[in-house]
Amino acid sequence: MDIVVFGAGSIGSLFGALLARVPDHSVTLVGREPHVAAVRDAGLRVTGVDEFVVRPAVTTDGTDLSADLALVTVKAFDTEAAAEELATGAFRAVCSLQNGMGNEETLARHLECPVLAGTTSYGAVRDSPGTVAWNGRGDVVVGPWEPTDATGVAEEVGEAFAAADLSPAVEDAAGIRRRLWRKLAANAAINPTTALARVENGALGDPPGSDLVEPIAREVAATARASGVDLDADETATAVTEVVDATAANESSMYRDVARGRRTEIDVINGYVVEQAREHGIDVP
Ligand code: KPL
Repeated sequence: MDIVVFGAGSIGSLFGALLARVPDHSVTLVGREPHVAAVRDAGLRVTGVDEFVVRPAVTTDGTDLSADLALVTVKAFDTEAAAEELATGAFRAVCSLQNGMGNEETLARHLECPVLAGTTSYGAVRDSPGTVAWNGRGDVVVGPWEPTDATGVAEEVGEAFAAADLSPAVEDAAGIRRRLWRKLAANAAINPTTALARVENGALGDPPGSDLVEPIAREVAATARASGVDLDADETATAVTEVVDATAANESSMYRDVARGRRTEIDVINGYVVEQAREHGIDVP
């Protein structure tokens, strides 16, 4: 499959590298300097869970590209700009693999191809140009954003991921919305707490961090249910604890953003929960 990975941050670089390892896939990574120049010169090096170097095509210019799939991995506040660039190209499908809520609506507003939603709890950190640390295996789920279209495309994308040993689950539209809320619970519980305490995800496995994780997960599940998405509180709390364990060695994306003085995704993660909770009269302290 021809795949454009739009956004060569931590998850984009890791998924780009894992997909580029498959001889049948042709991967183009869209990123920023100096990462792009480093990958062009010496390849993309993965360290951690597995160690290897791949040589995907790489560019800073996301316009006029064409591929079977555009995998969008930019920060949520860059989705609008990414969608505008992607709209100048041609794709059979576009799939968001981002944190937070609202990305799929933004992509659907700009692109005519089917939009897929995706979530992952893989742990990765792109620290130095040309290198990404793979800090934990997690899960990968994809599914069509709208109930009517793209189930076949979602299955093809699932197969492309499976060839890269990513063991994806393919859901229908209702299933993927439930998964997005479950991922939102993980991000709402893990990202700001690790960012505020400046700790790796694994620190939330014990008190006092673990005392926060479960109540936050339950608040998000209650908000999801009030918003019409059937999310069980116990299952959500367990799923979030599993993400903490699976990504124990990882620094969350928000911790890294705060440590580097960069903008965070708080608005589309905890901000979204607070907004929805307020709308439905749910208490989310
Ligand atoms: O999505 C993540 C993030 O850091 O944004 C998790 C899964 C929590 C991994 O760190």
